[in-house]
Amino acid sequence: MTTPGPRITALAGGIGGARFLRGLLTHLAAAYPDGAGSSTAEVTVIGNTGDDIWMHGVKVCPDLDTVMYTLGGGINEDQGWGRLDETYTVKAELAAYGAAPDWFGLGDRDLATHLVRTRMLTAGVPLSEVTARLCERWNPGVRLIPMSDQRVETHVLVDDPTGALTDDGSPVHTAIHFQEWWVRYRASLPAHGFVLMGLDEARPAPGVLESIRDADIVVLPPSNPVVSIGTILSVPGIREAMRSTSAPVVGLAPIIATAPVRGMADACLAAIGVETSPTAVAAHYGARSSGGILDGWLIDTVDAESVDCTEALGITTVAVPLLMTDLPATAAMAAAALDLADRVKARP
Ligand code: FO1
Repeated sequence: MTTPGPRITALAGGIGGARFLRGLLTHLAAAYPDGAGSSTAEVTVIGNTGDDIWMHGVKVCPDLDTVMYTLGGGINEDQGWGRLDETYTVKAELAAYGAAPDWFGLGDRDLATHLVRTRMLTAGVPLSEVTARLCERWNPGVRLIPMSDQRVETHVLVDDPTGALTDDGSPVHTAIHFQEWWVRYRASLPAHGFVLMGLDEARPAPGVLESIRDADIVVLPPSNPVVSIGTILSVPGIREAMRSTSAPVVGLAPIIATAPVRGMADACLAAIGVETSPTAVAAHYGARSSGGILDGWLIDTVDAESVDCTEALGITTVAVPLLMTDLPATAAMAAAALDLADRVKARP
């Protein structure tokens, strides 16, 4: 007799989120076995699409693909993005033609995903259905839904890369696509803010609000709180759904001590005036009891002295090891997140 597992909904960005989800599925398979190597739990992932970019005539969806490849077994493990056993012949040929951009690592295998996606999008198939069709090949073990079927793109306000100055000698600010900032400039250009192009016309994709409303637990993995989780929360209706769901909302800090575990969360947090610390990120999400979305927060053991000040925000806080050094460590983090959700539910 198998025990029915929980319905879990996670808001996820790219590499950190995908790796956490792999640990979550591992833990669920052990805690709620279905007798066939998986679990009786149901996991829905709401994926960030603000990183998406059109280039060379195809639509690239980095965060959706990182989740799909990581959980489907096709990811380049060292990079955390793109395909295993990748080659870059098409990229070299495009560069030989001088076809811009040449700074983005478009792999040959990965290109097939973008061609299949683009052909469906061009035929009028919404991104959420396209994503479901691509997942039929990869079987990620979760239901992966883009945050919106409408195009939303994160652009970064930076000092103009040409060094242009205004009359009073201050740098000219210009907006560049997130991927250009992150990949071409390695986030080295100081970011002054983020603009989500298309946000006003964006609506949650089919199933997104229901997956938050009907969840037993909602999880915020250690993804970038600004350009990944923050972007998803910006889609009209999603933050409200997070505030009103009866499910406990628990998050995992993407910052350990004063450094992001990976990526460029510190550059993004600085751009919006948030300190790079686990407590500051929790405060940025806000306690649900005071208008925010968080009920529980996991911080790393090195930050254990921050438990009290995060609890003082009204967020139940526990310190556990948060470095995803390997699958067992990540599965233990996922178990701690589900335990924290139980603790939140038991709160008076
Ligand atoms: N990240 C890089 O640092 N360099 C790249 O050339 C690069 C190419 C790339 C291609 C497809 C894809 O899905 C992701 C890719 N990424 C690359 C990662 C991507 O820029 C970031 O991981 C996400 O946008 C942030 O989560």
